This record gives sequence, structure tokens and C-alpha cells, in this order.
Amino acid sequence: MVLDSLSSSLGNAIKKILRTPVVDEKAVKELVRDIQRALIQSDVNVKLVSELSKRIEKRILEEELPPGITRRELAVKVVYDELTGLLGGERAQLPKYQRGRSTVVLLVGIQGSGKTTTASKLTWFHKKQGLSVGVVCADNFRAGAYDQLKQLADRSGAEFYGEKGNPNAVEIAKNGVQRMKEKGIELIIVDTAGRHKNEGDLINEMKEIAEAISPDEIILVLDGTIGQQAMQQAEAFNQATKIGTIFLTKLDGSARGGGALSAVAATGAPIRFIGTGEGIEEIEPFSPPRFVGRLLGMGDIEALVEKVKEVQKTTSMSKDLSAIASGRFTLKVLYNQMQALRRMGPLSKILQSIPGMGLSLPKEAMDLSEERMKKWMVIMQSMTEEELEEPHIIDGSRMRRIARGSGTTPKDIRELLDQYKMSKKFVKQMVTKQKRFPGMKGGQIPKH
Ligand SMILES: Nc1nc2c(ncn2[C@@H]2O[C@H](COP(=O)(O)OP(=O)(O)O)[C@@H](O)[C@H]2O)c(=O)[nH]1
Ligand SMILES: [Mg+2]
Repeated sequence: MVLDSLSSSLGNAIKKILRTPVVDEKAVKELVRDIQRALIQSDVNVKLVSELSKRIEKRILEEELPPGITRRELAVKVVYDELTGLLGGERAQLPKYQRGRSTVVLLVGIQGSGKTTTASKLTWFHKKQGLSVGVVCADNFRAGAYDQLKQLADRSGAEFYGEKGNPNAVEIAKNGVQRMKEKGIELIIVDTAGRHKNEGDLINEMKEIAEAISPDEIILVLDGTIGQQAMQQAEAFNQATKIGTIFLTKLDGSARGGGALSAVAATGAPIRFIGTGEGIEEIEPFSPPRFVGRLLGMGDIEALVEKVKEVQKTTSMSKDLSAIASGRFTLKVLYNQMQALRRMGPLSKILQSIPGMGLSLPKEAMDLSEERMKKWMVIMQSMTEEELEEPHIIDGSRMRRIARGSGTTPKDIRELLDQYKMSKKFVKQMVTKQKRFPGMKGGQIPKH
């Protein structure tokens, strides 16, 4: 199991609170201390741990209990939430490599971090999803690199390209990518050497090869056993390129894995996969909520977390509905509605279901394609609470910041704001109509 010691110490802390007869301040403080100890032992940054502990304690003791939820249940949910936040939040986007076109992925990272192993893991993973995969060996430095990758490629059933004896890695990468493209390979993975003495050299080679082959994605392979130090590498990398994701290796049994995970998450660089063993099948898409669930000992807590979430969802949903009814339609409400969309159907349907609001929105008011909606959700995740509540404060410089944070353009932000304004206008019109003819459909906004 990944991160055995962290998992058992966190699991024990949770078991303890679940067994405590009375969850009072003393019990909560003890829970927080147990969690602190577990995280620090796993090399998580002391400052992060201290901030997290304060938040956990405050939330458990001060948050209003949702109906039907005990303080004990809330405690587990809060720990789960905060740990998920520590490891990067809800975000868990798997790469969507398309069929019928070539996607080029460049692997970089220092020697021994696990690039070559990772190349074959990615091959195995994406072949399973039905893509044709090829690997290019652009490591001409280490003797045996060619044979190692060729063997792995054969084992995982990938195309292989390499040039023994060519001293120019950039050239090999270029030739290999070109050959694979000609063959119509859908996912082309370029493995590189990591002989660099320092980050500067690593970044330079990354840039040089990247310029030659224009990869669609650069994956930084980081060794999870280096703990918090992973942060500097991730940061340097994250600054050098916009299109990067992280593959964190060797998390099987690493005592410092918690440190590496949290440190990398803190930089905002997305961790896409983790490596959990030497075998090619030992690759896992990284999803903080699922990961935390396992750390805490899923099973007991999964159902519990779901229960608390459900209650909180319905409570916030009814808050949103009353906000809409009174005309306070903020970006935050729009965001929540988008999140609810998959569960409840489109906003127009939701509005129809409110008594007295049996009007449907004109189609163009809420014409959301899946893609646009996803983009907007990412944009809104990059906004501050204030911006979500008071969208009119979003000026040019805020727009640029939000665009940078969400990997979009100011034009995308403007589009979202236009859509928001249009929706708001319609909602307002409906509310006005509803107020003018209050008796028409009767009924109250449901309050839970
Ligand atoms: N336990 C474990 N070992 C790994 C993992 N990924 C890579 N390794 C090992 O790390 C060592 C270096 O890997 P390699 O792929 O050659 O690194 P490269 O120099 O970056 O290409 C090898 O012994 C691998 O078996 C992992 O997720 N878990
Ligand atoms: Mg290698």
C-alpha cells in the first residue's frame, strides 16, 4: 500500500475519534495532535501542518452542525476535506489524449527519478485505453538506456524508436517523433536523459528538446522519496513551462511521500499520476479525494463523508435557490449550479422546478457545451471568493491574473462574464414577473 506508515497513523487517529464516547474540545485537540504527528513524520512541511491543524480544530469546534450530523461525523469530514486540500483539492483531471491524432509527451526529470520506468507505465496505461503508443529513446548518455527502454517497450507492446551511436539527443527526439507521426501513432512518449548537475541544466535541455519537437505536454518525473525537496524542482519546472504535469514516483512505502505530495501540490503543479512500484502496471491516476480516502482507511469513512456532503449539498442548494429567487444571482451561484448540473439537469430545469418559477429560460441563456462549462469551472476556481460574490469588481488586471491562474485567456474570462450577465438578466426578469404576479403559480421557495 502507498505510504503505509502515514496511512496507519492517520487511520488510527480516525478510528480513535470514532470510538471516543464524547467528542468534546479535549478529544478534538487530541485528534489534531495525532494528525500533526502523522503528517510531520511523513515529512510534510511544518508550516503547512500547523496551518492545517489550526483550521481543522477551528472548523470542528465552530462549524454549525448540518441537520442530522454529529460532531464526530463532522470531525471526520473536516479532516478529510483539509487533507484533500493539502494534496491539491478536488482536482483530478486525467489527460484526454485523442484518438486519430498524434499527441507528443516529453518526459523530463533528473537521473534515477524514474523516467524510463514511467515511460513504460504510461504506455501500459494508455494502451489499455485503446491508444496506439510509441516510445522514443532520447537518452544517449547512459549506456544501456536504449536497451532498457526497448525491452520495456516490447513488454508493453509499444512502438520503439532509438538511434544507437547518435550523440545528439535533440536530433534523435526529432527523428523519432517524426517517424512515429508518419506511422500514425496516437501517443508518442519521448524519454530523455537526466544527467544534469542542477535544475538549470535540466530546464535548459527540456527547453531545447521541447523547441525541437513541440510536445503537447511535458511531464516532470519526480522521485517521491526526496520528500519536501520535490518542491524546488516542481517550482522551477512550473515556472519554465505552462503545459507541465507531474508524475511522482516511488510512493510505495516511502516514508517521505506525504512530504513530496503536499510540497508539489502547494506549488499548484498538477500531479497527474503516481508510481507505486517498479512494475509497469504500478501506476495510478492521482486523485486527492480518493487518495485521502484510502489514507484514512476508506470503507468506514467513505459512507460518512458522502452523508455529510449530501446534507451540505442540499442545504447549499436551497440557499442558492432562495438567492436566485431574490435576484442575488452571483458567479458563486452560477458555479454551484454548474456543479449541480450533472446531478440535477440544467439550470433552466432547476428553475422550472421551483414553485412559481415555471418559466423556462430561453435556450441561448444557458447554452452550455460540456467543454465550455468545464473551462468556466476552472476559471471560477481561479477567482477569489470576493470576485465570485461581486463579479463587477473583475477588471482588466484581475482578468489577466485569473487567465494566468486557469491557463485560459482574458477573452475566455470575458465570455464567461458575458454569459453570467445574460443569465443574471433573465433571472431578474423572471423574478420581477413572479413578484408582479405572485398568485399566479403560488408557492414558496422551499426552505430546508
Ligand atoms: N519502488 C519504485 N521504484 C521505482 C518506481 N519508478 C521507478 N523506480 C525505480 O527507480 C530506478 C530508476 O528508474 P529509471 O526509470 O531507470 O529512472 P530514470 O533514470 O529517470 O530513467 C529503477 O530501479 C526503477 O525500478 C516506483 O514507482 N516505485
Ligand atoms: Mg532513463
